[in-house]
Amino acid sequence: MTRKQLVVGGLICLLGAMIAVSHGTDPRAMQSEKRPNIIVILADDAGYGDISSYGAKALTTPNIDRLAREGLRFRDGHAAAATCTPSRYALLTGEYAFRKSGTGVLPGDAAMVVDTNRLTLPAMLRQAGYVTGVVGKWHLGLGGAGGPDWNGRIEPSPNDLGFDHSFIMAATGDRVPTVYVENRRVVGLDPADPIRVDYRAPIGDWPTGMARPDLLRMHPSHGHDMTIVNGISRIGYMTGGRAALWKDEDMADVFTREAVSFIEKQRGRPFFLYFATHDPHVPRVPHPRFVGKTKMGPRGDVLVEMDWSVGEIMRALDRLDLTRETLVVFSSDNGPVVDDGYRDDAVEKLGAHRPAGPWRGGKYSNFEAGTRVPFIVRWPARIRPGVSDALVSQVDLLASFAALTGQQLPQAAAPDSVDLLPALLGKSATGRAELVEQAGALSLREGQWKYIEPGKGPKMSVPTNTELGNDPAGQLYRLDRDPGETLNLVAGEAARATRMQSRLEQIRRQGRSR
Ligand code: NG6
Ligand code: CA
Repeated sequence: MTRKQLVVGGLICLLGAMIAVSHGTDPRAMQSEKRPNIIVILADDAGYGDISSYGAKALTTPNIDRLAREGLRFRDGHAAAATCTPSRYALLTGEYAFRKSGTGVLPGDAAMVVDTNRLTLPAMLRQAGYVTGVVGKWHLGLGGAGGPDWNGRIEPSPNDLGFDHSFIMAATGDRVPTVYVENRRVVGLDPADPIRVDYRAPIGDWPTGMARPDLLRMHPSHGHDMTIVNGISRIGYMTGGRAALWKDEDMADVFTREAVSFIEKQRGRPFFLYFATHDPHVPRVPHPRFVGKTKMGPRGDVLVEMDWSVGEIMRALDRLDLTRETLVVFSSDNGPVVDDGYRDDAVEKLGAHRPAGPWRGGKYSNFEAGTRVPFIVRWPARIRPGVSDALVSQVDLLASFAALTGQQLPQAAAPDSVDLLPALLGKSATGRAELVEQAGALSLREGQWKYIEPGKGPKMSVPTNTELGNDPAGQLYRLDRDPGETLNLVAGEAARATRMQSRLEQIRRQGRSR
């Protein structure tokens, strides 16, 4: 570049800044109008009713409540599915997970389920100039066919899906191997003590919960009786990797520290952080400083711990003076569950607390609590605080953030993601006209109508005590008049039910709904 070009360039910049100032905005603000930092905080199994700004009385979540107070609190916000893997698949790809086989709840040694050539949420934002990171729960598989090489280079990993940086646990806290993976490697692994994992048969000589319940500090209520790590028996068998094993009580601290450090490292370029907390998923093991913070035992205490993690992110933004120009989403990957396989006092100490709020069912369920979750969007520079009843889903974040950053999605990308930017920013009170909710069966929402297709599964999950909402005949509910889904209107509204069933079939057949 010549000196003259530099001077002309400088003059143009100066002119731009002068125009911006004369319009009452500084250039930095103008730039961040289109490219705010974006943080998606996704809790694991937190219910609509678990947050005090959504009505919880038995515990308080002051940090999440601050997000709600300073942002837009959605009352009809949804995870894309009622369990983790399909929900996160849809969040990251903008494709309903029912279209992709193999997206049920994955074992801890599963291969990556997302095609690496798909446009993902982080890849799309990276194209817009963002630095992208994921910290926390992954649960979308790692490695190629045959699963990850725990003792070598793990590929594909989130780093092959558009994340510049990843610090994750592969699956869930209750699944082996109980180690963190940073970028493509297990953190702290001693090569002399290789990790071996098997989900079909015992491997190595570590005790199991089944054989040695006397060694447990937390006992399973159902399942979870295989290899014992850190006094807790898990799903799956493992041995080795002693130096790399996580301590459950430190997990929230570790993930939060990684998330804050990712934020602190970014300078100049906008960043996207997908922060997926493990709380309040099982096994619920709060750090000692949170033990007894609620009267609800570990489930209540890890909810408070989760709120603390959210607060640490917010304090980092405040400290770095990034609050105004950062768009923060807080939501949960699926609805709540009380007994999810460990005897952790959650049932005994629940009291009057209703994790699902006014909604029926919970995690795993076709009923509304399966996917209707807390959903808050805060962006002080652009969003006026309030409450919204727009129908929105996490599957829509991809198309909405593409619109925000001025990007056109290719026709084949994100086939079920709808640009809901006006609703997410509170410029419009209307969100989606229709939404597919996925659990054991599919449901279709159209406004306040909800049609649940015929489901073959059981009505109840006995171990978790969840009403699954399966019925061999279709069900139709009117949520504004009957939020508890108690009155099946199929008989009186047969034509509507038939039409909604055919619409569901059409959405399935067409392979896209955008
Ligand atoms: C179930 C587990 C449950 C939980 C769930 C996945 C048993 C008996 N239950 O199979 O504890 O891990 O899978 O949860 O093993 S999710 O939030 O990741 O979808
Ligand atoms: Ca979950």
